[in-house]
Amino acid sequence: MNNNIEALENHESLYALEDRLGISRRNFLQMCSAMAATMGLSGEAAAAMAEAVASKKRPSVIWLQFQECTGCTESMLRAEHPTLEKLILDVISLDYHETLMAAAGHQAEAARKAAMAANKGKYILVIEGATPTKENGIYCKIGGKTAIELTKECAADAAAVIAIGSCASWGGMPSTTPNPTGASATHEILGKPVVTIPGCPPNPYNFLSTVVHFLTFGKLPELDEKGRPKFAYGRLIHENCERRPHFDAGRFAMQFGDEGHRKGYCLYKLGCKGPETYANCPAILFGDVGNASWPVGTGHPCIGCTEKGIGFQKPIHALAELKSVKPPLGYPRIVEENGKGVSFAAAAALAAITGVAAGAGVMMAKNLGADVKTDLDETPKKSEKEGA
Ligand code: FSX
Ligand code: SF4
Ligand code: F3S
Repeated sequence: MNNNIEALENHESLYALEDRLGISRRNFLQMCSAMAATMGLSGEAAAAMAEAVASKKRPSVIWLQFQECTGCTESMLRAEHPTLEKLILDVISLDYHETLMAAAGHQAEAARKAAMAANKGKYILVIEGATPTKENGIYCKIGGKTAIELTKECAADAAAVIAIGSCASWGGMPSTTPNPTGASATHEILGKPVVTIPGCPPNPYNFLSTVVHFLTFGKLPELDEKGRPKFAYGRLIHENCERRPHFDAGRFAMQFGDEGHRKGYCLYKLGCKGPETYANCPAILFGDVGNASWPVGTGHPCIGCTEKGIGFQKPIHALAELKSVKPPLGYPRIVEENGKGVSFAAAAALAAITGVAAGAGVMMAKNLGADVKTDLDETPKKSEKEGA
């Protein structure tokens, strides 16, 4: 194994990968460094991940879709960043996926069975969507089988089961009260824990990082008691939110479109569930379109879409329970306009260099990218400064 990620740049396998992915070796290595940093792993791990992606046999993936909106698949494949889509499809061998495969009907069923037989005990089963359990599961059938039957059949010989999205992780939107179909989570169907990557939709980086970890080290990343990778769901959104200084200073938007809202104040009083929702949304953002590309960044309160009992259950306007009021590691400056976009790679790499959590790295990167321009309304007046 090559421990040095820079030394890998001229490795033969990376030239082949460059052609396969259509991205430069340097960009690819940067992404691996970012992934490792996000997972709290070392530079050596980043090198191992790069080597694994470049040279190891891609794990076969059987992807089933039940009660859902296909947003999980869309978020992976319609990412604004074409590299991400290519990387995901390069890292895995997507052998069965109803939306994406060309085959239909009996051919599709045959492809699923052939891939499962050829990769017995080694394939990854991904479940997208909740599983209806009422009336023996008749509300979702594929190829004549209920979602319950398909889940059990496909999980029997899988090396790992990943429930992607909130629907598969804990029931999500289809399980909203009164839950007429008995929409349930994958682990409830199997009666055992599975990896969960909640979010509606989930962040594709969290899926990619989990799969690359599995490919590289032959095991899953560390999970919490809900099956969530700790690297992605270990912190409250509120801990890494760029509006947090406003929360701490008592500056809140009180209505959509009011002055506070326009100034980027905290959305807590509009029902933001960041204080009771665990996810890395503010740290890794969505779609690689730069600064603020996550719900709160765009001015909408977090609805707690990753969290059972909050997303699609608690009314959007209801106030969040404050789970932690500890001061964060560092604060972004509040007097500046939004900075230039910060890429996931830059933020995570910065986190790695500085040795802080990826979320804090993002906040630091945002500050570094910010224009040094003050908002006059926020600058203390001379008389205030002097305490007059
Ligand atoms: Fe949709 Fe997925 Fe939401 Fe569910 O994501 S984005 S309804 S979590 O299963 O497709
Ligand atoms: Fe950010 Fe929401 Fe927390 Fe306010 S309440 S700091 S908007 S996460
Ligand atoms: Fe969902 Fe909140 Fe993140 S709504 S996408 S958990 S910011």
